[in-house]
Amino acid sequence: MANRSGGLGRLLAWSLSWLDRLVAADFVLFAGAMVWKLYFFNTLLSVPYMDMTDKDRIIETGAVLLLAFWTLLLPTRGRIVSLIALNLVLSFLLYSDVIYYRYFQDLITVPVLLQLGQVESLGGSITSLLSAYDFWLLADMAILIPYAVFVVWRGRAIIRPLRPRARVPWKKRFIRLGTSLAALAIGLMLFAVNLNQATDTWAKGLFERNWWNLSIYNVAGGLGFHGYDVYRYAKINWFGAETVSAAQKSETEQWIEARGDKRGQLKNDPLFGAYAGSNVLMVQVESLQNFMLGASIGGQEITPVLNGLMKESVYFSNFYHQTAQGRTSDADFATSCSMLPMKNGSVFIQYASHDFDCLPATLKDQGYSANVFHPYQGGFWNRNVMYNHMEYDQFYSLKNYELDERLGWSLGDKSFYRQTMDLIAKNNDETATPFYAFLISLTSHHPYKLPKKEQQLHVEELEGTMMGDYLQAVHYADAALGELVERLKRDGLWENTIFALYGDHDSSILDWSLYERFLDDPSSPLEREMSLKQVPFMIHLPDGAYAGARDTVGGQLDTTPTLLHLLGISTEERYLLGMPLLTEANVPDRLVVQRDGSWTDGARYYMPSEDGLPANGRCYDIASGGELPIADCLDGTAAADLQLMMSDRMVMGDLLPGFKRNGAVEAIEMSGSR
Ligand code: GP9
Ligand code: MN
Repeated sequence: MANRSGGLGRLLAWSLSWLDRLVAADFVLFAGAMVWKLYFFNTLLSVPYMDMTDKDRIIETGAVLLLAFWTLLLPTRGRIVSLIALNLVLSFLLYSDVIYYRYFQDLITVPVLLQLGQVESLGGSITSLLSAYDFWLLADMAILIPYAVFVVWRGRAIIRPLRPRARVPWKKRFIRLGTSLAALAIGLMLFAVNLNQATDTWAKGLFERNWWNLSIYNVAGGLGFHGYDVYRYAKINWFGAETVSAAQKSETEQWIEARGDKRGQLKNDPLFGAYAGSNVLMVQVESLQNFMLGASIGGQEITPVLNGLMKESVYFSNFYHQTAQGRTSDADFATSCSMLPMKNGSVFIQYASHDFDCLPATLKDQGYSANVFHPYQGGFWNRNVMYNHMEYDQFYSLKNYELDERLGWSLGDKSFYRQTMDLIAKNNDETATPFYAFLISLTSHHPYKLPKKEQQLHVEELEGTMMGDYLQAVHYADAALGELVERLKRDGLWENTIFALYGDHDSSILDWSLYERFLDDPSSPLEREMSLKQVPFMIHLPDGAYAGARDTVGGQLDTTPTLLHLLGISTEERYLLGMPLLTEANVPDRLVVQRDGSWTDGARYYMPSEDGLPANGRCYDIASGGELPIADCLDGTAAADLQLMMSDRMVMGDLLPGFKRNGAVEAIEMSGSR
């Protein structure tokens, strides 16, 4: 055999017999190569602030052992071939991650692999994302693939003479089992101990909220992230999938269609279609709370621009955010898709592949262009995937902006608005259709630290506190909004655009001593709750009509129905939970429901108890601030719980595609488009 194959053949045969004797040598070579590749992968990604530390190297080593320990149970040839195959698969996965990251600033996930729409959108740009240097990730394949072929082809003939007995000796079996168990135990220890240490300290809550794939990568490593992603997908889609029975499905359908019918009755409202054909520009302002409007410190207004704008616009003074753990993404989902967010995690991350009736798609059906703008990494909150599914024409993320004003998390709002308006103006020149632009600001994000030169307020005794920093950040965000409005006026858009803005959620400042100056009674649970939950919502109509404050109670779920009502786009057939807020006709039974089960109808405010039992909650009379007997709130609590249940069924169970009216909407659209 050796003579026939020559020197190379002898070398290969020798290596194989050597690997057969030293059971774990190939395994150690594999593990070493994989850890090096993961390190190299990290440098290729070079995610800001995510350099590989010694702890990360330990986690990666642990993950490699966990992934490959079972190969030690196999006979020599099977083990070698399996290790080479594992190496091949993992190397390609990492390589694909690198390319995907360069375009989307995110890692590949199971839903992305299944949808593939995203990867297709890389299109022609794929070649520009490749670098010759990346091929080091796959370099060893040049030797390993032919070696695997050799092992399969000649291996039996080489190993047999070494071990003529058909049965594997017990000693060898013990060695295999022992080394395999040892690799498993060491892997578990290296991986789990370090991971737990991170999630017990600085990365607390990471896996419950899982706001960013890259944060999970930062803690669990490349293989750990993909393992977690597979687990997350399986849990949501196979094991934890909300199973909705046929009866529940039709109950849900009837319930949601009754809401559509209720909106359908508003077709004769004078405001229905009063602004048909207008452009819509909506800004979701980071952490902007309602109590900031009209407030001042040391004689200076905190939001002078908004204070002026609220007089020229419809200002909803009794408006609530409806977010939970998904924070900014929940605000976006509740607003754009008019459904309640999840109790745990974010719909953007967990149910991005499910179907909803979101604003961009509805407007696009009516001939609008729809674009979303946010100057941060596109993978954060899984936006790339979700926005693709929401049918935006384009998502302009950080990579589309020049970082010429570094503030807070990334680009300052002033530059963000300026560059966004340049993009809108360019798109407008190219198309004659009305536009929908959704802008998500970022500078006023926790922890609100701005450089000295941007701190324009004298915050007196709040200097050096988070509340002081928050006021400065809101003051800056307000000034930036002023520049945006000026630009809209300069560009001649103010008179043909519905300009809307709202705050996404509270500021996460929970030190109540810092609120004293802004609340009447900061120790009142009701006032605390309302100040945390209320955000401003303003709509400036093209002709400036209906200007002034309105106390109609509403929440983020009502935003899309409100805008569509003004545009005269019927939402009767759409599966939305909200109701139009700006109507002349009276809309009875308004109810704003929070994810935790609290609710308000404008007159009463209900706060649930820890045990969730309605009878143990607290019922407040908003006007007096006093508590009411709990029986006074039981009707609202039942309605709120029902709404939560129906929304969850639709979101988790992906029920919309099966509902009848979807067929009706499609038929109308098809006949309209012909
Ligand atoms: C980042 C931004 C922050 O893109 O949306 O989100 P948040 O932390 O507020 O949820
Ligand atoms: Mn936010």
